[in-house]
Amino acid sequence: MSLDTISIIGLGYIGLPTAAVFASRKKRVIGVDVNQKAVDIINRGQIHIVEPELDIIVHAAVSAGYLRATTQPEPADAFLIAVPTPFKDDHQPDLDYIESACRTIAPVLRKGNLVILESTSPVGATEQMADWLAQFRPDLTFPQTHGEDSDIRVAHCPERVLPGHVLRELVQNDRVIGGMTPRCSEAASRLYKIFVEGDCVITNARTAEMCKLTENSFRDVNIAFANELSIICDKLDINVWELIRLANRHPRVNILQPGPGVGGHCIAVDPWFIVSKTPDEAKLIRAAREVNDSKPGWVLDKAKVAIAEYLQTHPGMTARDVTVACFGLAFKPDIDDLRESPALEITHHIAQQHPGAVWAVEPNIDELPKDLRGSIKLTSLDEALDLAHIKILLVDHKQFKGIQRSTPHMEYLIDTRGIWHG
Ligand code: SAJ
Repeated sequence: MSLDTISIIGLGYIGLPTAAVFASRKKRVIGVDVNQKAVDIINRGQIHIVEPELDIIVHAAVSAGYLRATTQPEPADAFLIAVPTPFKDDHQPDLDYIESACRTIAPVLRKGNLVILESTSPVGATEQMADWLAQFRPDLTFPQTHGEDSDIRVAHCPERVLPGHVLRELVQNDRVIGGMTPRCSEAASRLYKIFVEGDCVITNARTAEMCKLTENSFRDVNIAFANELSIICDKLDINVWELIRLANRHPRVNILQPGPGVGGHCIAVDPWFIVSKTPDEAKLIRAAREVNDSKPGWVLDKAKVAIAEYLQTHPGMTARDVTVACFGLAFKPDIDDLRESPALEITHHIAQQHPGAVWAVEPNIDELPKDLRGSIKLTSLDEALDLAHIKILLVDHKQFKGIQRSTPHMEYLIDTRGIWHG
């Protein structure tokens, strides 16, 4: 099977870096996306997302003629589907983007092609994808009906890269390869070995799907443990950061860090894919999601109490006179990604509820998202430290580290990250 032309469907946070890395290994890459704007930007050798060093490698790949973006599918040897898999309001997975990617590639599929699902998906999604493809191309055979003799090979190979370190992790991380048959796995493994320096470990499609969900659920459950501890310690008047430092000195204990909640597009989503398939069994995984999802509300309650206490000790002032500053809006430290961010959610709610000024300090952005510009002022770290009455530390950005809790005007502080707690 030839693997000279590779088509990537979905040029987002995973698809575009993957396309660029294949192109950097001198493979002909056709990137397909429904977003004409993104396609135009990429064809100019630029990028529409934020990821360190991605601009350089995309520019090089496009200039050398190895990477080209388009809205229309073209024939290729392998197709990699990297589209979003969000959940619906009731936490049920939404596979519409996968179905529409299948519709897109079906007309150009040829005997001998390999189709890989990279999107994080509920167990069974790869089989569902193969069923859709078979439905759209009844003239071709697929592994679910023809096993090893099928015309098309199908596999699930979940991405597991950390935003902010995508290019390094794409190459260095081990890769789980879940073919629908051993020959499908073998073909997918050959494809990834073009750039993966880690091990390509072979399993079946369902185990590969569950493996990715398990990794993110493991992290979610462990963060929930830390978040629950922080709420317990607040009630018992114990410094949770000191407690965790002490407990982690035990050779078999490694507690993660509490925060204002869990953000991003993966850890707060993927565990629901397990819960939706096995609602009666996934008790701990569901409880962890609920603990983490409730943490922003707990921070908001703390903010209300802090404002009330401030007013009690400053007679003559009204809530309208009180300025609240939120430090950090991104979903995790040292990135500019505000999507699915508990810090943003908290700041937004405070701005809706508090009649006084609400300021935000976010060193990684130049302007606030449009919907926040009327109610929140983006300000400097110094102004917020000097002039805000209530301070809420939400993200442990490097610019915020090293500030002492003993600096003046720190009496009314809610530190959800434990970096100003001495
Ligand atoms: N967080 C805490 N406390 C911690 C660690 C994280 O509150 O101790 C919070 C962060 O602030 C953030 C959220 O969790 O809001 C998620 O951040 P993260 O850095 O843990 O993970 P993501 O979402 O950026 O990337 C994860 C990674 N998965 C794992 O580490 C198991 C990455 O490898 C996956 O590829 C990615 O999800 C994905 O695409 O699924």
